[in-house]
Amino acid sequence: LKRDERFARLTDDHVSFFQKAIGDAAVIANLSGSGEGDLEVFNKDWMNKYRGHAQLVIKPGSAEEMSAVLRYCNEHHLAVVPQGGNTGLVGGSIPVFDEIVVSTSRMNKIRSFDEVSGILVVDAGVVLEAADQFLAEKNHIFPLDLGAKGSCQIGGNVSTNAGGLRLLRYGSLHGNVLGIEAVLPDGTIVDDLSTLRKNNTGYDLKQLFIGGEGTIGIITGVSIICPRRPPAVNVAFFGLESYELAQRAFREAKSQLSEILSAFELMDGTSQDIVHAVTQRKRPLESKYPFYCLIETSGSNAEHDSAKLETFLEHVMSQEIVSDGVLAQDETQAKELWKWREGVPECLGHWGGVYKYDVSIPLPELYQLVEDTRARLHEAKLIGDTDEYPALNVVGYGHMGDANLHLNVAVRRYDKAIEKALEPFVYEWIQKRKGSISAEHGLGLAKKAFIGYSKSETMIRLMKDIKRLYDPNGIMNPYKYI
Ligand code: FAD
Ligand code: 2HG
Ligand code: ZN
Repeated sequence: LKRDERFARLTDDHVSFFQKAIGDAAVIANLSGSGEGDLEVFNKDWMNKYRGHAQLVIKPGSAEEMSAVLRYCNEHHLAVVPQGGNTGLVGGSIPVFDEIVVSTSRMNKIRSFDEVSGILVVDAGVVLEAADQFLAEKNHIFPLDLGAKGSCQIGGNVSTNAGGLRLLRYGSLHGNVLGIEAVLPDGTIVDDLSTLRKNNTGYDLKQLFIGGEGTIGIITGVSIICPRRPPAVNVAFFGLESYELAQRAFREAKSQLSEILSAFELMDGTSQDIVHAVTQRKRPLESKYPFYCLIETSGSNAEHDSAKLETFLEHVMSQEIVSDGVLAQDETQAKELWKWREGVPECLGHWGGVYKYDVSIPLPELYQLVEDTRARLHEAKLIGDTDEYPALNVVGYGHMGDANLHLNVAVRRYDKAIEKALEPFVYEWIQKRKGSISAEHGLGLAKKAFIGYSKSETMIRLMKDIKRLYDPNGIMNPYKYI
C-alpha cells in the first residue's frame, strides 16, 4: 500500500486553522510525525496490530464544529479517519499513513430520552456503557451489549453496525436506530435524526451510515429505540460433549424459552482453558467439556421465567443434551458467568497476537471451520506447544444464536507462514458455504482484499458509486475497504 499523493501533507497553517476553528484544547498536533507521545493511543489499535502515523488529532465538540473541520479538510484534500472508542477489530479506526484522526470523544452528551416511547437521542461520542447506565435509571436498556462497552462509543457502534451479545433478542442496529445526524465531507450536516418508528418516505439513507465504517461521512448524533429493562434476568452455563449437542440445546432453548431467550453463546473447551490459564478464576463447572454454552433469559416475570428455565434445564439434562450446568443465583454470579464468555478476546491476546475471523456460517457447519483450520495448521507444522511453533491455539466461540462464529488463532508472533496458511483458505471455505467473511466487525483494512468472497462485482460497483457520490475527493477513511 502506497500513500496517495493526491492528499495534501499537513502544515502549520492547517493546524492553526483547526485551533482557531475549534479551540487549542481540542487539537493535538505533532508535526514531526514520530507518532509518539500524546498521539500514540490514537495511532494504535486494541490488538496492537495496526500502527498509524497521524500527526494530528482533532476533537470537534458539536456537529457545527465537525462541519467546519470536514469542509476544510475536503477543500484542502486532507484525508481523515473517524475514531470513536478505538475498539474496532479490523483496523478501520487507525490511520494507514498520515491521515488526520477526527475523534468524537468530546461529543458525549445525552440529548434526550422519552420515557413513553423509549427513544434515546445521543451524541455519537457517548460511551455505550454510560448510555446503558443512564437508561438503567429509567428502567430501560440499550439494545446492544458487547465486551468493549466500557470504551466503545455509540457512533462507532453504529458505524460498524456492531452485533454483540443480545442481537438474538433485540435485533440489529439497522432496525433499532431510528435516526442519524451526520456530517458529509463537504461540511453538509445531514439532519436525519428522526425519532419516528415508521417513516416510509423514499430511500432510507441513514442505513448507509450504519455499518459504513466512516467511509462516507461522520456520524455526530444517533436516535435509537430502547426496550424496557427486563426485571428478571437469568444466566445459565452448560458443558456439552459435542457441537451436535450444542445445536440440539439451541433448538430446545428456542422452543422452550422462546420469548425470554436473550442470548445463546458458544465457547469451545480451548477458549475456556485459555480464560482459566490467564485469569486463574475458579471454573464454573467441575469437569472439563469440549463445548460450553451460555444462555441468558430476560423477562418481565421472575417466577414465570424461573419456572420455564427450570423445566428447560431438567429437560436438557434428562435427555443428556447437556452434561452439566449451573444457574446463576444472583446478579454477581450472572456477571461472573458472563466473564467466561466476554473475557475470551482479551485472554486470547495474552501470548502475543491473534488472527481473527468473524464469520457467518449456516449453523450445521459452524464449528467445522475451527476443526478444519486446526487440521490445516497441524499439517503445515505451524502449531504446537513449544516456542518453535508460531501458533498456539485455534479457538472457536461466538454468537451461536446468530450463526456468528469467532474463529481466533492465537499466536506467539505474527508470521507470514501462518497468514499464508489461513488466507485465503478461511475465506474460500466461507464462500463455498455462502457465508459472510464479516458478520459483525466490518471490513476495515483487515478484510479489504477479501470483500469479493462475500459480495458480487455488481454490489462492489454500486458501493463504489455511492462512495464517489458522498465523498468525491475520497478523503473519508481512505485505503480501507472501499
Ligand atoms: P472505533 O474502533 O473507533 O471505529 C470503528 C470504525 O467506525 C472505524 O472504521 C471508524 O473510522 C468508524 N467510526 C467510528 N466512529 C465513527 C463516527 N462517529 N462516524 C463515522 N465513522 C465512525 N463488535 C461486535 O460487533 N460485537 C461484539 O460482541 C464485539 N465485542 C468486542 C469485544 C472486545 C473486547 C473488543 C475490543 C471489541 C469488540 N467488538 C465487537 C468490536 C468493537 O467494539 C465494535 O466494532 C465497536 O462497535 C466499535 O466502536 P468504537 O467506538 O470503538 O469504534
Ligand atoms: C466477541 O463476541 C467480539 O467477543 C470479539 O465480537 C470477537 O475477538 C473476537 O474475535
Ligand atoms: Zn462478537
